[in-house]
Amino acid sequence: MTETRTNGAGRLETDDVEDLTDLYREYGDERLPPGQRETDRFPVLSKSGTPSWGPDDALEVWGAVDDPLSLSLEAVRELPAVTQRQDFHCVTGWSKFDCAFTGVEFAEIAERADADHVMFHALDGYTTDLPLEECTRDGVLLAYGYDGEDLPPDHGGPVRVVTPHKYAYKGAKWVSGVEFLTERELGYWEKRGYSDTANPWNEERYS
Ligand SMILES: Nc1nc2c(c(=O)[nH]1)N[C@H]1C(S)=C(S)[C@@H](COP(=O)(O)O)O[C@H]1N2
Ligand SMILES: [Mo]
Repeated sequence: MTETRTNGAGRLETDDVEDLTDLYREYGDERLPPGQRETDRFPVLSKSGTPSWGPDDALEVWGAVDDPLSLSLEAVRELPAVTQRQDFHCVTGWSKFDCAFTGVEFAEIAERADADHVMFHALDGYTTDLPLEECTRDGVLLAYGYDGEDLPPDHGGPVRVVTPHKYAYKGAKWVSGVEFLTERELGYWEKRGYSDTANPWNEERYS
């Protein structure tokens, strides 16, 4: 883990780029999950437009934790950072390979949790849930950089979650809350018939 730097050209990146594009080997033989097609574009998928992060907004961490936290964007950017090359799989059928995300490993903020589940909350009212052990593994980031630049607002900037081992609806854009839970609850799409487990290599699309 290295410090993030903004170099003279304003690029946001860490010294090393970890390659997580072989993560699929845990789940299947093919990098492209079944029923997906690869796209070079990075489509935007939002339930209701792009909300904006206000000057007083912070990432709130609460629930089954020893100490609730309120992290400003600056505080998030001061945590140890990584840059990872990851693939991105949307449940509607497109996959984008080789996304370079910079951010904080979720495990950094889960250290003091005494929980089994996590509910992510976002500024647009979106929520999504995951078991804690599915968010403390490699690849789950609170990402604020994309391709060396600030994460674009449409893609969830200033900060979003990415979950390369799951369909992308498990990664909340504009994440503003991390709620630690002792029992499972369902998020926005999970309540509306999408799979709670969301493993792309098993085509877990619907519940
Ligand atoms: N807050 C929020 N996060 C969200 C969504 C959303 O509507 N709101 N859509 C999800 C879905 S279905 C997908 S495929 C990805 C899309 O991310 P992208 O717009 O950067 O491609 O964000 C996920 N996270
Ligand atoms: Mo999606």
